[in-house]
Order: sequence, then C-alpha cells, then structure tokens
Amino acid sequence: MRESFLELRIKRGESGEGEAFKFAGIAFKNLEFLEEFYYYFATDSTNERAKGGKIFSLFFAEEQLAGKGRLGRQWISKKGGLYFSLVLPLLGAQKLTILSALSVAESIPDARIKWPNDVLYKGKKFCGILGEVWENKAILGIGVNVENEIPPELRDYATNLSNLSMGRKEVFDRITRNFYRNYLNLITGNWEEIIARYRKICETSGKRVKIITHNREIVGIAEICEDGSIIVDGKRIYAGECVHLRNF
Ligand code: BT5
Repeated sequence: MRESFLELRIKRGESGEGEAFKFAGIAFKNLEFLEEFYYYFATDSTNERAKGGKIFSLFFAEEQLAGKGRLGRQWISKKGGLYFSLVLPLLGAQKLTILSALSVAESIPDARIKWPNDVLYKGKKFCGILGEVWENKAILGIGVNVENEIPPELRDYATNLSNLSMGRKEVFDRITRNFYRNYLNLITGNWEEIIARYRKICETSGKRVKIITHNREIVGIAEICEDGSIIVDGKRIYAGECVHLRNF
C-alpha cells in the first residue's frame, strides 16, 4: 500500500537551504554516479520508495514508519538514525550487500561485521543492510543507528553510535565516500581487494558458528568464500542466519 508522503526530489546541480540539501550535497559530492536524491521526513520504507526510482538515485528518510529487515522482519527506524536506499544496476545483489557492509564497517572505528550483513560496534548491531532485486535494479537499503534511542527490547544485542562524537552527516559522509571507493573497485573488476578487506573485518571468519537456513542448521568453523558466501562443515551457504558460538 502506498500512502502519500511528502517527497522532495533534488537533482544534481540544484541548490537550496535546509537539511535535505545538506544531505543531498554530501551524497552528490561522494557518489559521482548519483543523479537524483529523494528526501522524506517520514516514509514507509526507503527500499519501497526506491523501487519506483531510476538507477543511480538515492532515497533518504529521517524516519521510517514500516522499515524492513530481511525475511519480512521489522527495522525500527526512529528519528536520529540514518535510513537510505541506493538504486544501482544489477551487479549481483550478494556482492553489493557485502560491499555495503564493508563500507559501513570501514566508516566507524573498531566496527566489525557479522556475516553476511550486520555491522557491529562493541559486539552489538548498529547497522543492517537489506539488498533487494527489483526489475532490472539492485536496491541497497542501509539503516544505521546513530543518535536514535534503542528500544529496551533490542538493547541486549543492538546499539547506536551516540558515544562516538560523530553526527549523522559525518557518518553519512564517511559511508558514502567508502561506498563509492569500494564500488569503483567492484566495477573495475577488483573484487579480490574488497573481499580481502571484508574477510579481515568480518568476525565470522574462522569462528565456530551455527548457520540457520530455511531448511537446515549447520554447525562448524566458518570460512568466507571469494564471492561472499560461507562454507561451514563443508557446505556452501549463500543466505541464512548466523549465530557466533564459543570456540572450544
Ligand atoms: C536487517 O535485517 O538488518 C536489514 C535492515 C535494513 C534497514 C534499512 S533502513 C533503509 C532501508 N529501508 C528499509 O525498509 N530497510 C532498509 P535483519 O538482518 O532481518 O534484522 C532485523 C532484526 O534486527 C529485527 O528482527 C530486530 O531483531 C533487529 N532490529 C530491528 N530494528 C533494529 C535496529 N534499529 N537496530 C538494531 N537491530 C534492529
């Protein structure tokens, strides 16, 4: 269902006052491919809005009323966080998701990744990534808890970045800058460099894990493969829930 949300469309080269133009300015500066920036005070989900967008556009919201996680789960998206989705040509959703997680992790000191796409700070999740394929487009949704309060029911495993002195604009600036650098590597065939850095920053590499997929559970030591999939107990897995277990 599409409700009507106030939408501001900013094209490259347009200027104006206010928050929307500040975030748009950062996005246009860092993402050289970007043509259009859509801004919402509130929307259902930037991934949903992005489905109607052109390739090389970005959808940004101050707040999401129906933020989505994977497999129909909810992403709580209160004011104070960053919620945005990029529309890109289809280059393999898995690779783009890996690249996004790496770009976020490289933006925050001491951040780590839990395979495939959770980004952790002090062991707790502060960012989630939702990659979707829609028609001929890859839609990459990135949600980052920056200054938004974490609801009590999530506090055991979720956190925000409020004790780092970085506001939303700085976090957005770093993520988009790193994303563009990594994206150039991807499109120029330099994937090995990305996956090498991903492996280093991914806590799951070499860990004892339990992987839960729709039809099985596998326990063993994890190895991250070249394409971003994982091998556990000799089995290759492309998507699933990953639980880190204690090593013996
Ligand atoms: C994700 O799903 O981690 C993907 C989240 C993607 C969010 C972005 S925001 C911009 C774009 N527009 C959208 O509508 N979505 C994308 P998953 O791995 O399924 O994790 C979801 C689970 O994380 C939930 O079931 C909760 O347990 C937990 N969770 C929900 N909100 C959270 C939050 N704000 N911070 C940390 N954990 C949260």
